[in-house]
Amino acid sequence: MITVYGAFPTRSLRVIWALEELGLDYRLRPVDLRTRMQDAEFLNINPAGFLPAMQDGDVAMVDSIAMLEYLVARYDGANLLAPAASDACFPAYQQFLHLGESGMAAFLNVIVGSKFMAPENEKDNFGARMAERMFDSRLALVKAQLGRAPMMAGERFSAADISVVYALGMAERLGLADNFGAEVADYRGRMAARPAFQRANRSWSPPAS
Ligand SMILES: N[C@@H](CCC(=O)N[C@@H](CS)C(=O)NCC(=O)O)C(=O)O
Repeated sequence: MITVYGAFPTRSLRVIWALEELGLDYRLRPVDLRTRMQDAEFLNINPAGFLPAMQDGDVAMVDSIAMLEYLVARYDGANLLAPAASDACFPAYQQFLHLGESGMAAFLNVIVGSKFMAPENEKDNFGARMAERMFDSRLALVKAQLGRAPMMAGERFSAADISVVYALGMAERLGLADNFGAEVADYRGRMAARPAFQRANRSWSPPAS
C-alpha cells in the first residue's frame, strides 16, 4: 500500500491524482503544514519537512514530479500516464511534465513566501515580481501548446497535464489567473472534469483552521 503524506492544497494533489488515474490503492496521511516540523512520523520520511512525501514499501520519496515518474515507471505498464519514449509526443510530455514544476510552480513558491510570510514592508519585492514574470513567460509556452493540441503531450492525457494543471490552480489561488485566457480556462475545465481528478480532490478534507 502506498502512503502519501500530504495536505490540501499542496502538490500532494498531483500524486493522489496520478494514483487515482492508475487505479492504485493508497492511503492519505494528512500532515499539518503548521506543525509538520514536530511530526516525527512524517519527518522520518522527509527530514526536510516539505510536502508531499510518499512511502511505497521500502521506498521513501520526496518531490512530486519524481514521484509521478516513479509511479509511471513502476506501475503504468498500460501507458495511461506517459507515452513510450519512442512515441512522437514523448518530448512534449517530458518537457511539460518538468515545466509544470521547475518553470511554473517553483516560481510561485517565491510569491507564496512574499505574500503570506514576508513582513509587510517586504511583501512587494523584486524577487516576487521577477518570479511572476518568469511564471508568465512559461505560461506562454503552455498557451502555445494549447494552440496546437488539446493537452500537454498532444492528443492524449498524461502526467504532464497533472503537473501543469496543479501549477495553474496554484497560480489562480495566488490571484494570477487574470491573463490565463479562454484556452487555458477551457483546458482546466476539461482536466477538472476527469473522474480521477474529482476523486483526488474529494479525498481531502481541508484541515480546520
Ligand atoms: N519541487 C517540490 C516542491 C515541494 C514544495 O514546495 N512543497 C510545498 C507545499 S506544496 C511545501 O511543503 N512548502 C514548505 C517548505 O518547502 O518548507 C515538489 O514538487 O514536491
